[in-house]
Amino acid sequence: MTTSTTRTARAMTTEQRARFERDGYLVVPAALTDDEVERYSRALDRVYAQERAAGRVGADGSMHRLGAVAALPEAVHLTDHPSTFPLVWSVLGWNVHVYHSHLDVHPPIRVPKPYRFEWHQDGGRQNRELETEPRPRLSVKVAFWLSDVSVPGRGNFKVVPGSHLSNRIDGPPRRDIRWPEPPGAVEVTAEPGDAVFFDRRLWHTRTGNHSELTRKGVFIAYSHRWSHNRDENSALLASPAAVAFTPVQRQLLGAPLAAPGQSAGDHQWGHYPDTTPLHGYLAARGLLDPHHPPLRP
Ligand SMILES: O=C(O)CCC(=O)C(=O)O
Repeated sequence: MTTSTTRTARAMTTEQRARFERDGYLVVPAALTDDEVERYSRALDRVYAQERAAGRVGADGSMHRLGAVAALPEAVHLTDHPSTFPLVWSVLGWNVHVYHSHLDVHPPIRVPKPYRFEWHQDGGRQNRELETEPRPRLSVKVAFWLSDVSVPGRGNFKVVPGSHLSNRIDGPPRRDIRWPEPPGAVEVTAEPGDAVFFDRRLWHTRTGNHSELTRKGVFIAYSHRWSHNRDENSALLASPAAVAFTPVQRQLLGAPLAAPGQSAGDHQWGHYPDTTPLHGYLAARGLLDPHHPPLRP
């Protein structure tokens, strides 16, 4: 498998950083090979079949399964995928984990759905409880596309480019009240295997799948280890599958990292770079950056 941090790692380019800071997202073409798309797609079908058999898909057949790696251990290789993970550590630094993730399957819509205004920024109460304008970034997310959303109308991810710097957009008083789409909104188009890397503050929404193709994606979100995770991976980390996880993958999944004599809480705080695998990984490759505070040793 070619999906690990062992491929040559390179920091985000200056041009990528400028575009990300301006637009709030980047499309990463061909982040996954055709073979990877095929494998992850088959694995996602397996989870979907299990969830459907257990009665855990929506009435419309859709699945939005939280905890991507716990449900699909193969997805561990997406957490530190060499096509996308450098974007994550280039922005957030070395003291990061996967705080939230989901597997999504959305079959074609056969019966019209009631209207719902789904535009949002990620982070839930972060958007109530933080007082600055704009609020801080705090987390980023990667969407890996396993189906073809190369034309609009296929359940594409829809965004307002540049909106990550605005705390609010105009919206209805209640989500079931029809409301005009935000000015400048675009459906992001992507081929199977493309990824979209985005700032949690980017105003975005899922759209309806009005095509004949089932829309499939895996979403992995990262934050600093000092902010609490939403994913629960302790059973996964104790399972036989975890034996093959790399130290960086274990860090990302929230494994306890404190060595004897180190405090677990202080470890999450970033007080022990020497026993934080991503710090060691980046240091060994000369990828720590004294000019970028999150990447400072
Ligand atoms: O499924 C999508 O296109 C959007 C997902 C979303 O809203 C999110 O990841 O926060």
